[in-house]
Amino acid sequence: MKLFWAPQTRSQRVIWMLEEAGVDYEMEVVDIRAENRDDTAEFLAASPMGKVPAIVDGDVAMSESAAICIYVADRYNPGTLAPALDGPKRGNYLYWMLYTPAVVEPAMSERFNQVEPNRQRSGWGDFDLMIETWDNALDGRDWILGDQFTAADVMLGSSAIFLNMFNMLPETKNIGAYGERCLARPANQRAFAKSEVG
Ligand SMILES: N[C@@H](CCC(=O)N[C@@H](CS)C(=O)NCC(=O)O)C(=O)O
Repeated sequence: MKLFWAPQTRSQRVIWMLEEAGVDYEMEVVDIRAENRDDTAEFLAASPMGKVPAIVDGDVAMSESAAICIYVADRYNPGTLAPALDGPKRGNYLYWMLYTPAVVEPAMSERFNQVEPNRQRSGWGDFDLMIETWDNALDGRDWILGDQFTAADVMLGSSAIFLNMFNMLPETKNIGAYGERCLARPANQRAFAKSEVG
């Protein structure tokens, strides 16, 4: 597998995911901060918007970090990093897989850009509702589905780490400690080491 990535971006969560999954992969940096971008055709086939992360895995070429995590878990770790397709936890798993791109990130962006929130009209509610819902879901649980760490924790864990890094995480019952647990995972430590080296 080839991972197109850039330092200090959402690529970090896919590096972490690949480390959790134990997949062999090579990393190719995309210079997303260059004034004149020189993106390769292979990268653009995987990511038509020119955004990282993106992967090429045999005939599969795709982007969107949550979609990549779903793909990797189903393809390489079914039953462990992803609940079985016909299992009772699958629906809840998908809900939390998509919580980061559909709820956390729009709510963060709204707050960061000081846009007036509208809880009813916005699909993501607002920042406070986003935090409260997630925090309550972690009551009595180490991971979002309970005892089993899944790809949904890679997505949510990376959001917890990111919120903390940008001093945007308020006092919570659970999310702060959850972020620490995610950071302490050996696969996450390896991912940070890899992204430092490139
Ligand atoms: N929803 C996408 C967002 C991807 C994204 O925004 N990537 C940023 C870096 S974090 C990027 O590539 N920016 C460069 C650009 O837009 O040209 C995902 O989760 O993968």
